[in-house]
Amino acid sequence: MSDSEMKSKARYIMIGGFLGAGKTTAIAKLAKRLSEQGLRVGLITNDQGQNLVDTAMLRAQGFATEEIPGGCFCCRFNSLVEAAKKLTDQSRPEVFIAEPVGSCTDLVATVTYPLRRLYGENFTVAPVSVLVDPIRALRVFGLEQGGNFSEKVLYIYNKQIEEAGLVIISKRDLLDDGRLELLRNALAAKFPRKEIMAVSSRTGAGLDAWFGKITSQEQAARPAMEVDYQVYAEGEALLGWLNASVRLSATEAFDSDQFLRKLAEEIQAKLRAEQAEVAHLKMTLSPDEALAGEIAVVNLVRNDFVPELSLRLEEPVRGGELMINLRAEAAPEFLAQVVREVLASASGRFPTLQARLEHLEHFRPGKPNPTHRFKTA
Ligand SMILES: Nc1nc2c(ncn2[C@@H]2O[C@H](COP(=O)(O)OP(=O)(O)OP(=O)(O)O)[C@@H](O)[C@H]2O)c(=O)[nH]1
Ligand SMILES: [Mg+2]
Repeated sequence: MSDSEMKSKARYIMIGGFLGAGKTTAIAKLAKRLSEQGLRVGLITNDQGQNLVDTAMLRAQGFATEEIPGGCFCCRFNSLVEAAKKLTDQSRPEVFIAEPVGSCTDLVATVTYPLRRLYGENFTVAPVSVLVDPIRALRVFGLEQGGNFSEKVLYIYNKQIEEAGLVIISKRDLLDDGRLELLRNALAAKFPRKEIMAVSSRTGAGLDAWFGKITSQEQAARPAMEVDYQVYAEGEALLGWLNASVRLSATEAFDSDQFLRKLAEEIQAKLRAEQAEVAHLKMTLSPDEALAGEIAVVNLVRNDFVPELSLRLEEPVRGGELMINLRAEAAPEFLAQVVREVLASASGRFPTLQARLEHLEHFRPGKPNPTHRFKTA
């Protein structure tokens, strides 16, 4: 393809990887860099449910973001194309960055190859990046002890890496060189001939090299991998999903960081007590009186880790919208019960705070049923 042809098409970048691997954080970094270079960027988020924390986070950082709720990209391929069109109408992005659901796989055959075949005149498609949280991966590959998922969930985990154009070890700031080498060798042995890079969105390490590739290279046209959709569906169905939105109001201002941390710790304690492995608990608090972009975010990606505040509010708040997205290997009804109990007890610690559940959905993801599946590019 000639340079001018490449330039007239928008670039389509997909950043996948298991739940909690660091996709949204990396996408925000990439979008910021590209915007600073003067490029127009459009982001697309996706989830099985409504009320997406990721959309709230990315919009709070000022990025044009469209979401596809209620099903994965592969099963809602036409919505994905619609989302890109909507962004094009609004701001004509030169680069689209899409984040698929963290329990999804087979994205090459069901998303990128259909994009290339059906919309090849509109997009150049980058190699699919698959992010791997290093602590989670050391456990999955049996190199370290710790909470883990069932075999069928791990089927999806491994399939995600198998289809990667680039395997990206994320959060490399969490590992010393020895552990990083151990993980890199394990990945290289299990997934031969894959290009493996290590990055940290937090420190910036490795980002230049990775971003350089996905903004310039094209996806290789290899035959798509085989996937056993029965095992894939069973793996997804072992995961419990909960999305909720909660109206918070108080007559006395309260510290949102403390509240979010307390809520996360109490959810964590209840999941741990039932040995229900958390994949990702993420919550945002958008205060009523906030200026654009002011939002608090708390995340928890392992049962034995501390909930982290990835964005904070400067001032105490009196009210706002709390969004809860929880994914764990547990029955959805159990997750709903935990959230109801914890909301009552955590808000009880702040004397005038009332928490009213406005929307709550909890379910197991349905059987994946892709719109298209192309075995070749
Ligand atoms: N230490 C460290 N933590 C990170 C890094 N990147 C992301 N995280 C943290 O990892 C957690 C999950 O990050 P997200 O970006 O939300 O992960 P995700 O893959 O988008 O998660 P889902 O959308 O739920 O699948 C958050 O607490 C982030 O702050 C990193 O480079 N270093
Ligand atoms: Mg995300």
